[in-house]
Amino acid sequence: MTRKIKVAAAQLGPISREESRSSAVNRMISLMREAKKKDANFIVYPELALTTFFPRWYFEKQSEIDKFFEKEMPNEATQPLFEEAYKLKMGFNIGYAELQIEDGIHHHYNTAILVEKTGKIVGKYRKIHLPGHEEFEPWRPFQHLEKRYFETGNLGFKVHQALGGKIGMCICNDRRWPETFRVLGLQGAELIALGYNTPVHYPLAPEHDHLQDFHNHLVLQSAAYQNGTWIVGVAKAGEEEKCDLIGGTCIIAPTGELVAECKTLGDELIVAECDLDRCKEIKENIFNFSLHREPQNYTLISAPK
Ligand code: CDV
Repeated sequence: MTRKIKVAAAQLGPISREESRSSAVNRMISLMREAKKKDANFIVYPELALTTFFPRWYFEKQSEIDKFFEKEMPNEATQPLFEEAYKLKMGFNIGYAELQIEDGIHHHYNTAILVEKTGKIVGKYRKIHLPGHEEFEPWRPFQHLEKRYFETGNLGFKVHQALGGKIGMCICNDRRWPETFRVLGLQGAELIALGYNTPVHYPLAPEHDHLQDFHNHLVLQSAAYQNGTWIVGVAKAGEEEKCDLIGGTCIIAPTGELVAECKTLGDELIVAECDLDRCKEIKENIFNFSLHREPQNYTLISAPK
């Protein structure tokens, strides 16, 4: 049985505050059709792909915040995406803001799901590394209130048996932490999908603004190599509500090589054939974990803060 997945990375250009979910879904359906024409069978969309990146604003009323969240998935706005995926036999990964009401308590997560070619949700991940701040900080040109609007994900980093391989997920800031990928790598992840919204301007260290694209590829390429896995990183890019977001959507091989990369800051599709068996080139050699890891010397890494 072939272990090759033809993967499409579907970068989205900006989504304005006024743009409806249906409009964003239509853009994603167009990219899915283009992916099908290129024989892809798995497509990856960005973090919080249904709306503008709302943590850049401070909202006082919870009702205003909740407008950006989905209470169920699929729902009326996203059903057409699921139907198209089913029709085209296309698996997908997408990020959205999730509102889960459990025993009357409202939980807010920055979530991604893995959907099989049958249109069935087979995996869910809730973002663990939430960047930014909790309170309004007037000195910033724009806010980054993920720590205020979301709870830390409670599902851990899991690998899902799907699409004929071992698939992991993480979201945006998670990619900067080697622990994210090592926990997925230790479970044998062969392909990791992640979406991101990364502003060019980092208010705490503006002297690093020119390094944003470099840091994006640096962490993804090293994580792919060090864990012998394919990585698909997908941006929401371009100038969104006066905030510039990096692009750099890419597909990276287990050797750390960049095999495809978006060149624009708009809606753009790239495709690459990912042979999951190529993970062995790394997993059975230089990073053969069972042969070469020395976990007794790493205990500090998992010690509490
Ligand atoms: N959406 C994000 O998680 N963005 C962060 C920014 C704030 C640094 C990122 O790591 O790209």
